[in-house]
Formats: sequence, C-alpha cells, structure tokens
Amino acid sequence: MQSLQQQIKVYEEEIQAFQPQNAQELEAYRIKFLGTKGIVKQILGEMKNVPGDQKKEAGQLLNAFKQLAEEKWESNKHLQEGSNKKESNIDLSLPGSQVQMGTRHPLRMVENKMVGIFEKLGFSVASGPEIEDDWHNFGSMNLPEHHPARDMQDTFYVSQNPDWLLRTHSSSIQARVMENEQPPIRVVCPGRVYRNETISARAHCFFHQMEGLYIDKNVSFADLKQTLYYFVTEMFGANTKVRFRPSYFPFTEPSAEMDISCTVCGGDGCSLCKHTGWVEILGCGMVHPNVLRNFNIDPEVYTGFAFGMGVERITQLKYQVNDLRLYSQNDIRFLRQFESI
Ligand code: 2U9
Repeated sequence: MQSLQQQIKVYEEEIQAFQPQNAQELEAYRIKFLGTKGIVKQILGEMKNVPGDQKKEAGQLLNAFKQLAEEKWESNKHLQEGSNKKESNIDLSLPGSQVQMGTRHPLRMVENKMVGIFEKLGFSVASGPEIEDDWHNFGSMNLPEHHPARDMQDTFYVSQNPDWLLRTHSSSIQARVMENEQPPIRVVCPGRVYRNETISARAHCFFHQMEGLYIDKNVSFADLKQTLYYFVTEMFGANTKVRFRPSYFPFTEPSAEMDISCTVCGGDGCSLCKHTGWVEILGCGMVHPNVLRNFNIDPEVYTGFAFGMGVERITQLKYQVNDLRLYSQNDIRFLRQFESI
C-alpha cells in the first residue's frame, strides 16, 4: 500500500506539471495515463494486491488520481485537431473568398427603366393575371367574335366553354383597372404575354409588353405624342427623332405606329433600320369609344390615349440583342454582359 501511495504521488506531480502545447503532446499524455494499457488502468489493476482492511482507503486514493488525470485531459481538449476553439488552424485574417453576385435580368432592368420614366409623368403601375377570360383579353377590347387573333392557332387556350386563355396582350390588365376605377386613369401595365408562335430569333411563344392608358376629360392626340416623345428622349437620348404613321388596331381610333431614328446609325442607314434610318418602336392611338362604353365610361365626356410596346423590342434597340431566344436561355455569358447597365 505504501509503495502504491508513493507511485501515485509521483504521477500526480507529473500530471500537475504537464502543460501540453499541441495536439500531439496531449495525445501522448492520453495514451500514457488514460489509454487501455495506461497508468490509471495499471494502478487500478494493483487494487487486487492491497490487503482487505486497506482497500477502502486505496480505492479513494485511486479515484482521486483517476479524476486528476481525466481533468487534465478535459481542460486541454481544445488542442485536439479539428477543434474550433483556441489555437484552431483557421487564419481569420485571410481575405474571404469572392461570392459571385447575381444581377437582374436585362428585360427586368429595361422594364424598370421604362416604368420609371412613366412614373415621373404621374403614371401608376398595375399588374394582372396571366390566365385570363375571353372578355378581359378580347371582348372588352373591341375584338370582334371572328377576329383572327382569337384563333386557336394564335392563342393558347387553357379551356373552352368557358374560355380561359393565356393573355395575348397586357391590355387585359387595363381592362381590369377600368372595371375597378373611374377616370382620371393614368396607368402603365408591364407583363408577360403569350402567343402561339414557332420559336425563332424573331418570334417567341412568350414575350413582355408594357402598355399605357390615360383617360380623362380633354385628353388629346397631342398629349399622346408629347408623352411618347418624352419617353423616347429619356430612354434613347435627347437627339432621338420620332415620326408617326397611321395604322389600325381594333381598340384604338385613330391608331398610329411610332418610329424613332435608328439607334445604331442615328439615321444614316444600316442593317438594323434596313437603310431607312427609322426603326419601329410601338403602337398607339386614342381609346376606341366602344372600349370606353364597355366599362361604362361615357365617350362624350371622357377621351383617352393608349399605347403598347414590347420590352424585348426596346431592349433590342438599346442593346442590339438580335435573337429573342437569348432572353430565356439563361446563358450566363449573355446575362453577364448586362451586369453594369
Ligand atoms: C385599352 C385600350 C387600348 C394598347 C395598344 C398597341 C397599340 C400596339 C403592340 C406593340 C408591339 C403590341 O408588343 S406588341 O406586339 N401594341 O401596337 N397597343 S394601342 O391599346 C389599348 C390598351 C388598353 C383599354
């Protein structure tokens, strides 16, 4: 018993003096004292040689020793490899790795810019459902029963009787605004529209429009021209020229199409403008009296103008994107080119 006591005292002193500096030293300590063939196990094994009347005292001594050995290991555990506490090998002063930021889609950036220009003129913004009924998409817009635009060939019908369809133009949004609000109405309606077209560089089965509507007393074609002229100079620069050509749409009368001086050659002639110096940008006109009547707005009291344009077309004219398919292919090389606009 006396020699056991002496032995333990020597080891206790060794343990108390032990100050491990790294994981290797700590592991060597663990193996020496706490391992399966370690000193604690060895000394416990010697209990069988202790005389019966001294076993209690020896047991207490051994337990205290075991506790001391374990506590030393516990209090230095942070040195173990993989520990994220003190002395971890992560260098917090190193610069972080670069996170690749995403950007807005070019169509969204252009749409935001378009909307912002009209907001400066006092237009508000409205949205509406992409799945529409026949009345909001066609009927209320003065599109007669047998108009070719209603053809199954051109329109994606979701169901028939009742007719549910994917909206073919964003006019259905204005229809819902007119249903719920009284003039004065001054609103722009951006949105995705669908047409049953074979996909190519120049046509797609979905694209984006932005339409505008202004209804009040005494709204004239001159107001329409000035509003669109302001839009063009803000979007394409102060030197951009405009011209109007007579046209036909069922929902406007009179109707016109607007051209601007070519955004590539400035009017000198190039392949984009087919050497005419002009490029078509939008359609517009005075809201047809039948459309006003469809929403209980008296055409004798109120007049209004409307316009519609393709967001892809505006983006093409501004950034020379000549293939509509690029917008929906998610090719990062294409999208990255718009990072800084
Ligand atoms: C209401 C009344 C009239 C909206 C209009 C156009 C002319 C037009 C085309 C431009 C290119 C569609 O994307 S595109 O193919 N749009 O030419 N849109 S007038 O007229 C309206 C809208 C709402 C209540």
